[in-house]
Amino acid sequence: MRNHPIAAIATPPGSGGVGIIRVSGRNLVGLAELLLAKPPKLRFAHHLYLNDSHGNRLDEVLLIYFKGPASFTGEDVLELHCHGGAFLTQMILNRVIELGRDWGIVQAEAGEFSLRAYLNGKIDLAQAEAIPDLINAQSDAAIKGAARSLQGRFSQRINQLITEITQLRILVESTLDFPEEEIEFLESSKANELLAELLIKLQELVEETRQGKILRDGIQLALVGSPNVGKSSLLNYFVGEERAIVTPVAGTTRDRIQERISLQGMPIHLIDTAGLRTSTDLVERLGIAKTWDAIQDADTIIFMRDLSQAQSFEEGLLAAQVTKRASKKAHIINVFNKLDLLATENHSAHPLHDESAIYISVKTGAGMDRLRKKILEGAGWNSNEAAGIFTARERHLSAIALAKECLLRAQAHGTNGNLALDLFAEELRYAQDALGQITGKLLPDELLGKIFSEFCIGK
Ligand SMILES: Nc1nc2c(ncn2[C@@H]2O[C@H](COP(=O)(O)OP(=O)(O)O)[C@@H](O)[C@H]2O)c(=O)[nH]1
Ligand SMILES: [Mg+2]
Repeated sequence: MRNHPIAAIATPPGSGGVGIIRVSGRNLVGLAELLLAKPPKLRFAHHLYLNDSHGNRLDEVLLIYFKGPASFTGEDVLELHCHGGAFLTQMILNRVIELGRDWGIVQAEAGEFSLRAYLNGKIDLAQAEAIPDLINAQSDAAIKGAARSLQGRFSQRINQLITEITQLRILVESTLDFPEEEIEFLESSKANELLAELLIKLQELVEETRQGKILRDGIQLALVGSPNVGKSSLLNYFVGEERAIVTPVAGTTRDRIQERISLQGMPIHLIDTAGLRTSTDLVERLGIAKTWDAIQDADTIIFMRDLSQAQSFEEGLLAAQVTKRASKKAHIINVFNKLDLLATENHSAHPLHDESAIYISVKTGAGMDRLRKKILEGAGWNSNEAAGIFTARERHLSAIALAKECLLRAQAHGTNGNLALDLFAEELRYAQDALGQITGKLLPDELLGKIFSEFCIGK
């Protein structure tokens, strides 16, 4: 960590009523005195006029002084509230850096305030990661989830498990010096049962963390199929407005269109694509290439067909190609649209009947509830659990998966004939270390740098 005081604009770029410049450093009382021309009071909104180096007034400013460790970063923090102009806040920041030259003030790097809060023990790593999650949250559920992580609910779960693993490890290690008693020990101490319980708890945590990751990242849902089947109409239906151009002309959608929607709190990045067909039009062909990219990246694919048209040979091939190009983990939903054009809504006698498919009419809204349900199920979203959820990341999921592998190996050591108590204990320690990476107890420095560099400047 750099020892210099750091300064940055904490409010977003652009214009607003108020802009905030934040400074953090070991000892900022001198700088506060220089700005105020008197000693600062703690946590008091001081009023002052800030001038440039020639004595020309820049703005009227409120200054608040937080004395460390009772501050966000754990160091002394100054907040200067000025008018919120993009150029103005930059000038005030420059002036503060100029005035703070004697203290060695430098411009903060991305995430450096949060990094200091973490290094000074104000928050752990999972909590620090929840700050951008809260800032970037796009739904009610995502805000509540990020707030829970920031409060430390996720970290508490992790720490509780680490404590339980440690207790078991102590129990096991304390008998390592008496090898002849190993088997007897495992039976009498119920070590294997304790381990089995830990595995169940860890699995519960995997499920919750997976939900938390969906809550944070959402899923990519691509609408694909031949031209004119109703993909753009479905996007508009979900978004609730005329977002994509819909016409009876095949090949209307040429570029990919992306919209964010939310289904029962689950964020969805909905992607409308150019219809897949052989085309000689250059623009359309570029659009179709993007469709294949979208198929590769999607978590869920709606492969849409038109019930009122007989399935062409080309379309049959297309379905197979889509399956091939999609990620192994992707969930593909076969959807037949334009149910309203059938003489009867009973599609079971139709040549395109398929038990696992969903039949809809974007025009009348028929079948939409079933489609929504299918999307949610496919993504593994459990809206009943969403109430208590915390936001999580891929990084957390991998760490928990690693811990689980270690516990499973420990279990194998504990139950096979060649009982190896030291290996049992060692796997417990690896599991502990893996979980410790989530809260940052045991994290390589380069990973730490990577995590915080993804924050914005001023956070
Ligand atoms: N009858 C009927 N027409 C539909 C339905 N959905 C879409 N369409 C029509 O089908 C045509 C093509 O729709 P569009 O959404 O542009 O298809 P895309 O090429 O797959 O994006 C338009 O004329 C739509 O109005 C539906 O459920 N029923
Ligand atoms: Mg379209």
